[in-house]
Amino acid sequence: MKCKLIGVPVQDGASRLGCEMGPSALRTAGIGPTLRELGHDVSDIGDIRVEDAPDRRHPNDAVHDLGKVALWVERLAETAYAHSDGAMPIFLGGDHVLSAGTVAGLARRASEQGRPLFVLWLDAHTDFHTLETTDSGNLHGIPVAYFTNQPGFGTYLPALEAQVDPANVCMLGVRSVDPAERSTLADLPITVHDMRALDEQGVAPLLGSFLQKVAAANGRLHVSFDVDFLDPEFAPAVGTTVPGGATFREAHLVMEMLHDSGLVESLDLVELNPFLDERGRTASLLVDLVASLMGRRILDRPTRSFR
Ligand code: 5AB
Ligand code: MN
Ligand code: MN
Ligand code: MN
Repeated sequence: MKCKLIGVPVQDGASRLGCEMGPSALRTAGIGPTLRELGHDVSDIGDIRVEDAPDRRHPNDAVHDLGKVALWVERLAETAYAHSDGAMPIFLGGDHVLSAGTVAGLARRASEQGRPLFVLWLDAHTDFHTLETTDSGNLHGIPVAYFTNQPGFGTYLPALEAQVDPANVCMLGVRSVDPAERSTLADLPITVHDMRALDEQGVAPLLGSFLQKVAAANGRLHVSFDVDFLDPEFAPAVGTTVPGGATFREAHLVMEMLHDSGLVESLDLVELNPFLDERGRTASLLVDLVASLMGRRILDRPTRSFR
């Protein structure tokens, strides 16, 4: 497969500094050579940059770096659109505000192809705040509300050319939801599989039924991987740790099933904060997970699935 690595050193959406080193940590951990060893045609287009933006105030005074974030979203939507025709873009973040832009651009690409865009959101959080509801003001907490076109972003962030249907979003690994997010989500058809659902049912049937839905609709599938989906015990390099996350094997199983489905056309790797890592172990784990997504397997023949 043709893969394009796109570095996105954004950290304006987070409260702590460090995510801007994410792209270089992922490269240092060997993401390029690992994908090439698996037989993919990999090009690295380098890092996207945006110029400094004047501060933009919002009535919710907690909101910070809105002017800069608006530039990132615009630039990333263009970039994702441009690199999603006949290649698989892999966005190396950067904090999760990145996905407001990438998913907007991918939705535009999908709608031009006459196909629905589906999003698999692997995260401890639902990232479903609007500019009005966020208490922290950290805009890495808003992308899903933005790309599903919830009201209130209009004049502050770029207008969407195409939105994602909330019914096409599936979240896995959720264990931290703020009250405002809870109440908006209650009225929407977004699928939220929290950690309890994972504990009770296991990842395979939950992910399996989503993948069937994507396949039946001839959808494009985008995967947005927030490092805090993983349990902090073995993925410490993240600013917003929440205990009780996905295990090493659950995460690999998700990736292996995604590979077998053949449906994934784009990927975000976000929220890696190398300043908080221990001897590169989180960055290396992410590269191994990407390898599973892109075809590395335990045996040289397909694993017999129970389905
Ligand atoms: B992440 C929180 N809901 O709004 C907020 O890491 C956390 O991209 C947001 O999922 C976490 O600040 C954003 C408390
Ligand atoms: Mn997130
Ligand atoms: Mn998160
Ligand atoms: Mn975070």
